[in-house]
Amino acid sequence: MERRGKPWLVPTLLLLLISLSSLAYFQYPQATTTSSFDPTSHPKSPFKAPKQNIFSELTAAEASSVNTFILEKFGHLNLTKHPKSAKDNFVYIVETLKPNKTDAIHYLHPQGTDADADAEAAPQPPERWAKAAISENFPDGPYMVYYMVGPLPVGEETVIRPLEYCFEEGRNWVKNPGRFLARVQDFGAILDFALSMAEDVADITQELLGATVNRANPNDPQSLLAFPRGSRVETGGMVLWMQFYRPGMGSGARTLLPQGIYCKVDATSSNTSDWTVGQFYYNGVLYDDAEEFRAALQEPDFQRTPPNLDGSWTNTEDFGEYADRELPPPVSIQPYGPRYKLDKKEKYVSWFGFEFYITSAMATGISLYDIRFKGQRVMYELGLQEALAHYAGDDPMQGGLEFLDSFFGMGKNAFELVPGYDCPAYADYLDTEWHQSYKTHTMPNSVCVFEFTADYLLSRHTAQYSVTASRNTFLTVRSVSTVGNYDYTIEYMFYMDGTMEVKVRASGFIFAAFYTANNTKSEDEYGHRIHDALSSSMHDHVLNFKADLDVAGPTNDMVRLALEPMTMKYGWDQPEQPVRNTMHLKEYQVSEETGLDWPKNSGEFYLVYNSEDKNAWGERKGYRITSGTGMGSTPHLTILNSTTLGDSARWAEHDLWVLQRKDTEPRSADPLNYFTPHDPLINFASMANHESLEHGAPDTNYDGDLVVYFNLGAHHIPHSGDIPNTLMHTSSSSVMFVPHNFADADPSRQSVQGVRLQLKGHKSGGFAGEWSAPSSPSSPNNGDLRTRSSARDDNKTKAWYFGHTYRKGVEVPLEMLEPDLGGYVSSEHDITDLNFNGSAAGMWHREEAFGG
Ligand SMILES: *[C@@H]1O[C@H](CO)[C@@H](O)[C@H](O)[C@H]1NC(C)=O
Ligand SMILES: *[C@@H]1O[C@H](CO)[C@@H](O)[C@H](O)[C@H]1NC(C)=O
Ligand SMILES: *[C@@H]1O[C@H](CO)[C@@H](O)[C@H](O)[C@H]1NC(C)=O
Ligand SMILES: *[C@@H]1O[C@H](CO)[C@@H](O)[C@H](O)[C@H]1NC(C)=O
Ligand SMILES: *[C@@H]1O[C@H](CO)[C@@H](O)[C@H](O)[C@H]1NC(C)=O
Ligand SMILES: *[C@@H]1O[C@H](CO)[C@@H](O)[C@H](O)[C@H]1NC(C)=O
Ligand SMILES: *[C@@H]1O[C@H](CO)[C@@H](O)[C@H](O)[C@H]1NC(C)=O
Ligand SMILES: [Cu+2]
Repeated sequence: MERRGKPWLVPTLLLLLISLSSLAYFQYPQATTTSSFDPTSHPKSPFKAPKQNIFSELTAAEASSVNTFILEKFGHLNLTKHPKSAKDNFVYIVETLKPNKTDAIHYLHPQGTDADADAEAAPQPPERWAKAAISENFPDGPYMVYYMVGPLPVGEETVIRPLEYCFEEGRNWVKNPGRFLARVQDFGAILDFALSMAEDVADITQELLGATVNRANPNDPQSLLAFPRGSRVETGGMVLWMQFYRPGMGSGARTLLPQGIYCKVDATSSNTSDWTVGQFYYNGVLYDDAEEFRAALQEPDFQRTPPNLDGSWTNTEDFGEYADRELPPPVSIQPYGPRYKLDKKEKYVSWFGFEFYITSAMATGISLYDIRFKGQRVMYELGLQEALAHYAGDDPMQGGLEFLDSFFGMGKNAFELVPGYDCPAYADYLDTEWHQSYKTHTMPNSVCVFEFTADYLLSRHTAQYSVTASRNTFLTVRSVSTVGNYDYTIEYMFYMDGTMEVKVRASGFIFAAFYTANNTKSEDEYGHRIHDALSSSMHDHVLNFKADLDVAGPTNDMVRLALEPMTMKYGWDQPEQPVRNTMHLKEYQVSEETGLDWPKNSGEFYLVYNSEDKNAWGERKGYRITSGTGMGSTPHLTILNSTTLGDSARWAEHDLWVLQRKDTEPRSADPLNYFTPHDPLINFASMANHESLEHGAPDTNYDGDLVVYFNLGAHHIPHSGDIPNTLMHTSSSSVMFVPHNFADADPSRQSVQGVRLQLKGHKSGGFAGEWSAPSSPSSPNNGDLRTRSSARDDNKTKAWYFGHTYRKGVEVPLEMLEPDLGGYVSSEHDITDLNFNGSAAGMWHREEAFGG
């Protein structure tokens, strides 16, 4: 485990805890109970996943052996462990190359996959392979090149070869990422350039902003810094627009502190000595150069905007004493321990019929695999593909700003969760790992798993003499990725009826725009004024997920089941109603790969049916895909044919996509798409290219295994309430997968816990709801409610519980209410900063170039 930060700052206690890092970090004492039934006293046999997690990220040992293997085999590349500049070749990352589904399925589902397979032989796990990205310098600059290394463990059989099969036309490299500076040979020189530029206009920044850059300490809170946005590459050229920022050291509020002076840099040359500073932009006016800007400043009618200064308004918290927060809020507790089973080693979870494997990746964070419900297959894969934030604005920074966060790493930036806050105190935590530049990084406690009982019921009913209430307890797998200014809480939820939900909530600092005092500018078209000189800067968040549905098996069909109004003549209506205005259902087959938007008025159900398997009623087993709870329908990108994005994120253009599933198209995006948006490694548009979804259609050998891609996110128009941080309830969105005729009746009835209150009353038949208790729990009375005899005694109300309940009070240790945060393992978070170091070039080269 690689330790970040400054170990000498870590208290001894923390160090002790770290040395126990293979243990669970937060093992809270169970509540003590005086009840004779003490579930916690039952010895728990360690829970084991039925199979090994074939999707797991490489272990540190595997990563290291792959790195060593590459160093040996690729001697001709002169790979270095400590590159000094982009001229040096080095291994950038190694990670698991996920097995092909075709191979994995034989291992996971040996029955009913391949008739020819030897039924007797125990299925072997598929070969384990690694994916490596190597930075290789060519005469025209550095390339990032993908390879596959395997099978693992490294041995006689192991080979390294170009990773081509999962990219269109087998192209496994990204070339010359001009707009992101990576071809500049000396990265320290970029920082130097920005400092020199800023020093050259120090008189102007002092005059307008009351500050200058500080070369000795670029992070001096009183100073300025300049952050570039790469602009579209002309043929062979590159332009940067830099804006000044105040550093915002306290809470990291840098993106709330744009300063409104922008300068254009011609960064075409790979030698920063040849870069030139061109136009300046301030208050809606473009100046040809610093001289013209300086001269204008002397004019009496020069219009200024007061600077955007840091202050307590950017603090993420208010420690003041306020009467209303004297009492802590209610919290949830779990006195008898969890009901899910968790194999922490294999990252396998089993809970009320749901079973799945968890894995993580540096680029995309956590994914779930082989999700089953009550023994039936539901989804092969569910996970994030990419997270887009696309801005708009009338200034040179926001006007072209866009982030594809998988490049910065949704897994790499999934930091330790705060127990009792990010997740309930009783949650279980998992660590994740990623491997970059020959090092393994552990993200402690970065995934949490817990059960939670909603404050609302899953079902209820009041009858004349009874009332029934069933609790809604669900399982959550959660992580938070903090990419620079923004925090994305991503969770996968499982409900007792077989429903799955994927939810995203955004928080953190918005990336705001400078608000000028020039009221003839059109900045109000792009946001609201939210501070002295700050505009909220509208943007779209679109996060793309893959859901490889295997509803009761891989052979599925997607249909749109529409509710349509109609005018109908019914025989029984005559002669009173010659025609009747009513509605009916109409099914439309989705017969080719396509993008869909959520229907107006929820007027269609998007259903994925098993092609053959039917329930007891002869209906096809299915799941419905629906835009779930949150701030309304999930959005897609507002911008049409984004100039900045090019072909790098075509999946953002619709809400939902249905495609043929192919081993050769494992994902909708590649993190390196960020480098060459107009010529990306994965162009989703050429995956969603209208191929037939009809089984066995003559032009294709399509086997009926479809895959769905869907988007979460928000049209984010931040307002004053986003200062200091965006609130999660205004930024949440979700998509749900809800069983639709999947079972013969509601499967949650065997899982839910609740109560039936039998009230005193007279038998009156019909809906009276009279009932006699089952004679024993093992022979529940399943007879017809209306014909049951009454065996009530004279007591007024009787409570019959289904499932166990709490019978005695419990003593709750403080840790279950308020965890001891001294157990927080991390000493420092390696947050992507907004500077050259945090730019794409810095991401590629920082540690290497600076030896960090
Ligand atoms: C590797 O180093 C050798 C010797 O310094 C040199 O001749 C060769 O060109 C280098 N190869 C690459 C790919 O840099
Ligand atoms: C996946 O299948 C492709 C062929 O479609 C093959 O080239 C590739 O090696 C397989 N990948 C793995 C990890 O086995
Ligand atoms: C960049 O250009 C300057 C001046 O033209 C020159 O002195 C320097 O050696 C060049 N640097 C590189 C890395 O080529
Ligand atoms: C205000 O901005 C407009 C452009 O939107 C510009 O033409 C005008 O000169 C600016 N006015 C002043 C006083 O800076
Ligand atoms: C998208 O924009 C590009 C560049 O402006 C243009 O070449 C292309 O035709 C546009 N595509 C669509 C579908 O509008
Ligand atoms: C009915 O009520 C009486 C008096 O409150 C109580 O003693 C008795 O245990 C109750 N019977 C049942 C079956 O709950
Ligand atoms: C960039 O990173 C390097 C190495 O980690 C560090 O020395 C330098 O100060 C950083 N620059 C800024 C502006 O943070
Ligand atoms: Cu936002």
